[in-house]
Amino acid sequence: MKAPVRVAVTGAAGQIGYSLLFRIASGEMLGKDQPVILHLLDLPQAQTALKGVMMELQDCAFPLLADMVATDDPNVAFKDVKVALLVGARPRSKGMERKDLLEANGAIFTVQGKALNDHAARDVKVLVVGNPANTNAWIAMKSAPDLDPKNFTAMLRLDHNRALSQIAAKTGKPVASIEKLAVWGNHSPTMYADYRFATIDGQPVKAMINDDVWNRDVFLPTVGKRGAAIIEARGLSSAASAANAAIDHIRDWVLGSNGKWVTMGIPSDGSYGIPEGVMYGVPVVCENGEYKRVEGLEIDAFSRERMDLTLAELEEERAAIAHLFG
Ligand code: NAX
Repeated sequence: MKAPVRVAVTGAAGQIGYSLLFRIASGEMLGKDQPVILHLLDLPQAQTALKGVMMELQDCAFPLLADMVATDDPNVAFKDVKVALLVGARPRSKGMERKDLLEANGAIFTVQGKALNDHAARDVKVLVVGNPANTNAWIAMKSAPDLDPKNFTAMLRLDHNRALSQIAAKTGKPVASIEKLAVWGNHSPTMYADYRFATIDGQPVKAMINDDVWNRDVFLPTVGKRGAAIIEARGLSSAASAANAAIDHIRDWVLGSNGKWVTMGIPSDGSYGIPEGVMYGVPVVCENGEYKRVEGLEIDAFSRERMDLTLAELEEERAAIAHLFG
């Protein structure tokens, strides 16, 4: 039996946590042969609810669940963890300005970034789910100067999976047959889902769909506003699909994507005209525990415009929290 891996989940008593923890404990994220120790972080007022979730986890008698730690202290939560899923965040309350939301989350993610810096395994893989995910991930990364920046990522996988499903529905082909989809930018309605390079059974998706109006007026708004549509229908925000995307993201990063393109929000490096200094969604391939940006894709005028628009939003978000870093 392998030695257990410590996995931190923040916001563990929340609704995404409730869809996520059982799947991690059953081996769907790190493999059916990998025991885990769950480190569960939530606010003091959520500790009783968290106890209830832990009782349910116990009652599943998962063979791979070696132990659990519950805490409201990030320094305890991140001790020796090799994977950290930062799900808990401050939601926007009534009348709250965007600036205040960024500010409130800035406070959370500087503390958590520092705690990761001080206590996590040196090769910890961090995924930020809590919104605004890209900017929160950037704040955590900046607050952890002793860790490799490439180990901080933001979740764009839900957007990626949403786009895959829309393309499958449009073409009538199985979702698993779609390759080489990319999603660029921020996890927000400005993200740019791009199927120009996508193929199904080796055939170009763009030629199959052959409808730029559908792309611009149906596909992009449907994917971009999917979160709002789910809130409208369900009365609650996406939870099971978000948890599923987080599992997909970490599983592929740790175990490899088998040559498939997947989307991750990663630190920008100047490629594709996106200057350093933001967490930007890009297509990657994962192998041997590392992600590699897909290089050399051609960016046409429409894509340039979309990619710059979502970049501008990220730069605005960063400007709103720049004072946190002097
Ligand atoms: P819930 O409100 O159900 O749960 C959030 C949990 O986080 C609560 O238990 C709360 O007590 C806890 N929490 C708040 N501040 C904390 C802190 N400083 N430390 C530890 N725990 C803290 O929200 P849920 O539906 O689970 O969503 C969580 C986050 O995911 C939200 O920010 C949401 O906007 C974001 N999402 C991100 C998605 C993505 O694709 N990146 C998609 C789904 C989701 O909207």
